[in-house]
Amino acid sequence: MREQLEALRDDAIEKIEQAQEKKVVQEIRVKYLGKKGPVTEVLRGMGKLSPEERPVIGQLANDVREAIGKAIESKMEALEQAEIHRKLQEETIDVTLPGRPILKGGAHPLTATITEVEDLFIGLGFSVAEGPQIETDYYNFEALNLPKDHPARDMQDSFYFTDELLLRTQTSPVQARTMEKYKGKGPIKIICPGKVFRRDDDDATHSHQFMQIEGLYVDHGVRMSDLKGVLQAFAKSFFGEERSIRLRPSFFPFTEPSVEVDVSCGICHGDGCRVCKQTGWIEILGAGMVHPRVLEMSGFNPNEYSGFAFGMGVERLAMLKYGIDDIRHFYTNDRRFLAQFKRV
Ligand code: 2NL
Repeated sequence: MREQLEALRDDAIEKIEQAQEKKVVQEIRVKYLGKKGPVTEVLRGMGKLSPEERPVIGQLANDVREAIGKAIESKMEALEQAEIHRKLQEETIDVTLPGRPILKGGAHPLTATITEVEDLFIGLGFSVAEGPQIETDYYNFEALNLPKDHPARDMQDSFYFTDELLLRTQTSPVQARTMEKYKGKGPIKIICPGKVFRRDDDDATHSHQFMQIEGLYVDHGVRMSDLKGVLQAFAKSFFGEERSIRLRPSFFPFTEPSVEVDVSCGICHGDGCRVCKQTGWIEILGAGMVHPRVLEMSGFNPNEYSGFAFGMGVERLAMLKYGIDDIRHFYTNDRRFLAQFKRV
């Protein structure tokens, strides 16, 4: 019986050691230590033993059970550890791998251009003023010395809601409103950026909706030379220090005298090329001394105050600065176009 028990033990332990899966070990436990297992079987035959042998074999049988049990336990533990180890290996992550890029947006080129111009004028002491896009006939035209029969007031050129309400055709009404608010007391030093609307057929250089920045400086003794100095500072800051400006006589109903402002061509530096149409100069904005009647209508005494004003198209400025050939690029929002103007 002793040999039988020892053989059973060795047999079980060998099988346990060979096992590679917890399931197999469980089966061994049931097979060797279960109620119908061989150890129980041997113990059942103890009745045939002599009283001296009985406790010895009983003890051995318990030792065998215990040895098999221990072997099972430690094998289960080892398999458990192996499994944890394998899982850890499988789930290893390389923390040194670069992360997935996060796509970042940026200011639209028109917004970036407006911000750049705003910053420059703020540096010259101007404030930014805004106003409604739907305007009255009075602020959009009348207060700017555009009489009822003026061609710019043609129904064909503006988007009218009613006889009195329309989409503003320029940001000048913001300036007229501001002058009125100041009740005849200067100084006023503002720039007015914003969306304006004109009934135009869209093409590479025209849009029925575009951005404008206008400026107004009203004070005692404001002169044409102040206008020229401010616009020169603007042109050099925006286009480059090597650029210069020139003023050409022009006409606007709201300024007198009026000028058209050119910047020297950045491609040929005055020699003449395709970009400047062989003139060496590129038109960038319109300006002038505020018409006395405009000052008067908004409550400023033209014998006490004078002022200059200017207006420029933001799309045109950006197109000139970045060499953009079609105004419609600004409105189609193609990411390939927009991404080129992304700044941090
Ligand atoms: C252009 C020219 C200009 C103004 C706008 C202005 C405003 C007031 C009084 C007088 Cl309240 N003038 N604005 C003056 C001259 C030119 O714009 O070509 N714009 C696209």
